[in-house]
Amino acid sequence: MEKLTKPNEPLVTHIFTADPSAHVFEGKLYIYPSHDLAHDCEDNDNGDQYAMEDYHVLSMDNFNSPCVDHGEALHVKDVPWASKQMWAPDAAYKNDTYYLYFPARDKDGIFRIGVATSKSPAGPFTPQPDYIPGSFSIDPAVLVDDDNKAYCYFGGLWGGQLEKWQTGTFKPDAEGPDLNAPALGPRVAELSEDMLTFKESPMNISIVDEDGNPIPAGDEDRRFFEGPWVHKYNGYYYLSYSTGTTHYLAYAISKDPKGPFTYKGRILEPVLGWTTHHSIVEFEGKWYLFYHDCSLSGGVNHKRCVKYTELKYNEDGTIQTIKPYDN
Ligand code: FUB
Repeated sequence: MEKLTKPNEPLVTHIFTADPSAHVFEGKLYIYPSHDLAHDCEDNDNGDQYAMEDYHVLSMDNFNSPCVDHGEALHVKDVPWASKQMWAPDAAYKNDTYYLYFPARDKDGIFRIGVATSKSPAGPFTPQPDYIPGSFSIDPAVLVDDDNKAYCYFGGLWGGQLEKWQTGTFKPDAEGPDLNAPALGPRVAELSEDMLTFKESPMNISIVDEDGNPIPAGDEDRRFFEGPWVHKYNGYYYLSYSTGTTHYLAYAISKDPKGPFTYKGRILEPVLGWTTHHSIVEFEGKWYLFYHDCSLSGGVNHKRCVKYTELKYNEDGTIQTIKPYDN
């Protein structure tokens, strides 16, 4: 008999998976993770250990069904502009087409964001010949809003190279802002009607405290590091993200998809492993957090596994903080 999925347990165990972007397509749950490789290289701050080469799409009919691996959906060798490191992807549906957004290093070693298309949410996906013009850094997350406008959120520090784009061009030696200066936020750009290009230059998203002051770069418990995700709840946009060095998933809310966003708190306490990365999705009237940890490999940072758990709101719209190992 096929193994059913359970909350806070690996969705699949035959491959290592991470960075799950979950969506409801065609009435089912589709999960777009990174596919971690089982190599034994050392870790470094540049993230070279995250050497992924392809994507597999996972799906579940519901939470009482097995998780299906639909096999390879896209490989780096089939992406003309990319050289390596297929990091955290996301998917979107519009124009009767499924779009897979993914970061990878180009032939010069600079992270860019590409898009590939399919008529099926499970792929396989056909990549565009070049990356999205004007794209950079990592971790794309696409929100198709209720008015059908689509926004691409992206960005990540350190190996994700966001610091290097502060002037608008790539400066290989650029460092982050001073610790008291506003932290770098994720970037956002509205997508064109065909979902293949940015309609505008990406803008920096400001994350502020309850008094409207920008979260400073030195506030590592609250500042953005990587892995942006935006969902809507009760008319508010919720921007959630990883704080990287302090290993939290945090969130901030706004009435505008481009912010500024007001910091509200933590969604997930640290998991086993350095990275933490997630998505939030509503399915059959309940909300779920998809996340990863390194439990499947006993704590190896680049051998991760995707999990899910229920996410609950308080009456005032704040999110209850999840302790991943308290069940
Ligand atoms: O999986 C590679 C990178 O690790 C992702 O792009 C980051 O968000 C972090 O999870």
